[in-house]
Amino acid sequence: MAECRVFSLTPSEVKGKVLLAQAFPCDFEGSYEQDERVMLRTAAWRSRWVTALCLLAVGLVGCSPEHYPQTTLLPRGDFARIADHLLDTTVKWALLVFVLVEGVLVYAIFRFRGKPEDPEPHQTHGNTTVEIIWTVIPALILAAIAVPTVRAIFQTNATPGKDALTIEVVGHQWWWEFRYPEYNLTTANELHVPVDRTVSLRMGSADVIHSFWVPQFAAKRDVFANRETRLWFKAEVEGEYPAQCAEFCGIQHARMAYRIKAQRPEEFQAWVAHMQKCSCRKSLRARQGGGGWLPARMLLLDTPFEASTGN
Ligand SMILES: [Cu+2]
Repeated sequence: MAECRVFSLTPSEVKGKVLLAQAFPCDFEGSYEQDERVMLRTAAWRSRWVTALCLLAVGLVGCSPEHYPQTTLLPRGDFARIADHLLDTTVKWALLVFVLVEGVLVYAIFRFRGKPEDPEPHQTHGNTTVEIIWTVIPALILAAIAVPTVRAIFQTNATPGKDALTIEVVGHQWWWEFRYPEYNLTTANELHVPVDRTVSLRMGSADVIHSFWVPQFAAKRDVFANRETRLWFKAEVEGEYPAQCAEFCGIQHARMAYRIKAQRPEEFQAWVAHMQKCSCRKSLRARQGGGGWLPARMLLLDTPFEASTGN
């Protein structure tokens, strides 16, 4: 008879029993243990939580930046470090706000939880002190984030020094051209840079909009056919880093990948010497003068660095 009564409960009744049993465990000590549906439901929720936590742990382990060379969370250059530091600062403030707000919320939920016999709570409206506090504190937090943000904007948009290695970057459907005016050579889809020397990129496009993105060295920056954009970075750790066009630029966009090779200065100079000796030493700039096959709009990169506009 008791079993019939137990299993005739509706879902809302079961939910109510669970809530009451959690709120008043002593009162429900006997019936809670005997209610198989409640126990099964509790076990199911527990198993879901365990599964979710396991999946979260696996996901977090899988997100290790060491295994993802295109991560932005493992900066290998000064430009990327500035952006990463700004991200860290913002996330720390966001975490602090989240923990404080949610902490107060959870505390209030349990500390002031209503009971069936409680009277109607006292009704209030407005509190000047509290409103001033929750206006001033967010303003201070925003100011604390704004200062490093503005500083990072100026730092990353600063003009590199004269000792920087200038490289002209031209996006094509669907490959990248890298010109080294200083060495009179050109490469395709492979950007060699010396470590500990700032490279100054002057960028344009031969056709549609592309986006130059070297995650571990710098942020991404779009390249256009009708204006020049600039970017600089200094590689600090030698190695080979994959990079990718970050702007959908046509059906072969996904294959518009390239590599950055950061080399020790002597290795870089050896590579330059090798490239200058080999048959491909004739740069595209030279071909542009001879054959004239490059689109006229690429000529924008032939303007003097100081005279160009845009950023
Ligand atoms: Cu592209």
